[in-house]
Amino acid sequence: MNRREFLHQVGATALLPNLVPRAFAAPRATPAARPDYTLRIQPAILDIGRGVSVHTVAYNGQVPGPLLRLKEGVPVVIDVTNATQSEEIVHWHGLAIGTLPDGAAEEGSPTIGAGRTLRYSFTPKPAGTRWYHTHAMAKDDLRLAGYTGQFGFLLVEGRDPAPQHDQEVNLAVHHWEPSFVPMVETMRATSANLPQTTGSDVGYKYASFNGHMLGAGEPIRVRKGDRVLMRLLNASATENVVLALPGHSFRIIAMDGNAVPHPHAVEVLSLAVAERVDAIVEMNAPGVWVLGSTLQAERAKGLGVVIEYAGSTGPPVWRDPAPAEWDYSVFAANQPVPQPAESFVLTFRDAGALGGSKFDTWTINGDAWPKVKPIMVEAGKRYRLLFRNATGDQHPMHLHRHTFEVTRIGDRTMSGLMKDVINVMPLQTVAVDFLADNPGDALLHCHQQLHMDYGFMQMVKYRG
Ligand SMILES: [Cu+2]
Repeated sequence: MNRREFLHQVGATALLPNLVPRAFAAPRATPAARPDYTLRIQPAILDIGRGVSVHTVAYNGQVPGPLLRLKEGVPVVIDVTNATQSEEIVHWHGLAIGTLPDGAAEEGSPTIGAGRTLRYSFTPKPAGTRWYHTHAMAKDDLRLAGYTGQFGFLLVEGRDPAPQHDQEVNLAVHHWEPSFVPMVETMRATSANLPQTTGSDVGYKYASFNGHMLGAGEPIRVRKGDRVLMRLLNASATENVVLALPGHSFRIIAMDGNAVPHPHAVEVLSLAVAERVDAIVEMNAPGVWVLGSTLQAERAKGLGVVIEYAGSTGPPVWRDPAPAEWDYSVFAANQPVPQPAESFVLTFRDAGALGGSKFDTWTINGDAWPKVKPIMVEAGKRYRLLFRNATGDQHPMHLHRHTFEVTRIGDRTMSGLMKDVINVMPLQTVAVDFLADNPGDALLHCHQQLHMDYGFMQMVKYRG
């Protein structure tokens, strides 16, 4: 553990002055350093529009949580109080920090007991669009973990200035009011050639950007000629989304917060769970538009936001975009990449609903967490992970505390695309390379809450 990166329970310290004779009591009961930010994990009733209120848990009662603007390399102190009845933990997603502040119990990060406060201290890096969210488990209790409103943007400012823009808009996708649905209702059942499964899935009643269903809340107001920097985050527990803004394109400049080798404009963008995209949208088609899911059923649930040009009125317009395949490789380079010291083949399978469980268990090389054998690495070496998806589901794979380079998708090699989540499509093989440059346990898992809760995790461990 880095000495500058430490944390401790603040709750007990704060009580101490009451136990000390008055004459010796410190004038203030607060810890030595003031936190830069305080977050309170608390129950919240959110008015998401159309007369719907959802009961959830959110940071400081708001969705998304407070925007955290940090500076690369400048230490930060964040006090998090858990005002719920369940154990919680906060993960600072996409940061290369120590295992203790990282916020994954599997790595040994402390959890925050009900009613307790935990101080997180770390030095944020690398620069880019990161986020923070609960790393608790839900299992079959859909009132917990990723199903709640516990997520927020965390922007790490570096030396490079943001690209020139007139306004910035941060939009986080989330789905609400989860319930169990049989898998037969899901898309995979329509593909007879995909491996079939037996367990339940999760479906939702509502969806939103920034806690507002389509048509609720304020529209995004723009002027003709504006360059809008959009940061899009998929903070859904389980749903990958596909988005479009009719009449406009998204010039994608960064993925998961990291500049892409080839910025490229797309009309349709795919955002798997936990992925981020930074895009420049040139506002050159005056009108009132829907930025939303390409699926009508999802927009009906609320997954959209109105974009309104100054001087334009009328109901927001949606137009279906031309069908487009999502292709990560158009944003990547294709240079030779260094040979890894070692490659690890990880085969993902769906073991079905085991032992009377509602949900399927997911295995990596035949084992489910915590039985999955760790991946052993040595500091300073480069490694390759080959994700072989032998299931009919998509899996957004996330590696903690490291950034990886996507080096192959299917038959296509590529380079320079630096990410911390990669969506592996059904029956696809994806290779990612990473430099083992941050000793300590690093959790590798599918970010789909149902999958990670039911076996889909593995540890990367450093030797020595
Ligand atoms: Cu998965």
